[in-house]
Amino acid sequence: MTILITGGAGFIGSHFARRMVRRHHVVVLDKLTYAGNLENLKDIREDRELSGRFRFYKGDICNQELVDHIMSAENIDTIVNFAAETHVDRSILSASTFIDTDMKGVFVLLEASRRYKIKKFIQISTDEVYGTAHHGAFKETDPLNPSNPYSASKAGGDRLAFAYWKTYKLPIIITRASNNYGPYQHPEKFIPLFITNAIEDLKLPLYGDGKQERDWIHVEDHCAAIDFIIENGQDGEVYNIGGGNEKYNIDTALFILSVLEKDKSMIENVKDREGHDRRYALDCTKLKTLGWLPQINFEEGLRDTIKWYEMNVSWWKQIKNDEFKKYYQTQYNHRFACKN
Ligand code: NAD
Ligand code: TDX
Repeated sequence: MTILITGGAGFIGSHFARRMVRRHHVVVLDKLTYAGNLENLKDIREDRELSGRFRFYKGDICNQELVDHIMSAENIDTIVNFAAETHVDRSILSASTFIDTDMKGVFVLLEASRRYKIKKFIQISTDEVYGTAHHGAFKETDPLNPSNPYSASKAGGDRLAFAYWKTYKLPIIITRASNNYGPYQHPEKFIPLFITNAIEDLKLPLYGDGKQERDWIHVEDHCAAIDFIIENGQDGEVYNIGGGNEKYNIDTALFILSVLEKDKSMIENVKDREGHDRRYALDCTKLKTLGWLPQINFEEGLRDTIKWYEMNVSWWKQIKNDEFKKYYQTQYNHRFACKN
């Protein structure tokens, strides 16, 4: 395979590139937004053998000319589209780039796939497109009911990809994973924010009552599932990818503090996220029946992740820079000011 990994300098995309470059030619296209980081790909770029099968392009998936150039110059036969604006809280502050990348960007990639007769296109969607799971767990056939600008724009990309299978018979598969955790996740997200704040002796801003539930999957398990789906999945199908680890946010926060031997008084209940989805839950029978199950135990995976953040302080300190501090003030000052 010669595989185009868009968003490959981000959290999940960089893990996926590391996995695939062992067996395939990998081309990464990434805009290097605040969330993209070439450090995440450093080990591949510095490895003599792996770097021979690896190419990096800095650019936007909305740029049709650039996408066309990469498709023909690199002879791409497979696309896995991770590129997205991904943080719900940022989408609530301003949705514009979410509409551009998560919807228009998908359109540009799909059109290029038609022109260049791609063999496989994986659209990385998310469990958030279903909205809150009031009871039970969502199946792939359940209706989409996104709650915030991020999940609504992802639902748009998800359904557009499906339409290109249905209308043009493009070989498209859509995946909807639950919340990922693991090394190299940007510290704006819940788990790395709480780990790094705890290390820095800063308060942990827990939204609302902290009784929201998330199903956590280790990023390596998620990448293994995508690899499996490329080989075994059916075109035109959607696959849920869950970790089977439904946890209250408060319990995850307490676990992080206990591993770091910090006091639970560091948690501060702050003003809730607008439109906050209370619970996510996925029914993954379809993927299980196909033959794939997650392997990584949540507590072990989270302990290892905490250790990774302790060992890689320079990686996240460089991200928690002045620009991040400005964002943090905008996002959190008012939350701390009107506690829950
Ligand atoms: P991330 O924010 O860490 O990485 C996104 C990457 O996309 C960054 O490297 C960024 O520079 C790049 N990018 C953004 N806009 C771009 C554009 N216009 N053109 C090219 N590159 C662009 O995100 P992540 O957590 O790694 O998520 C990757 C994908 O997985 C996303 O599509 C997300 O919706 C999906 N997903 C994430 C989770 C999760 O828990 N993190 C769960 C389910 C699905
Ligand atoms: O400071 C915080 N305090 C807090 O209580 C932050 C950043 C989050 N939270 C809560 C909100 C959620 O209930 O923690 C939970 C997880 O929050 P995020 O890390 O922002 O993730 P979430 O909103 O669940 O979305 C994630 O999973 C689905 C990813 O960011 C998406 O890209 C993915 O599609």
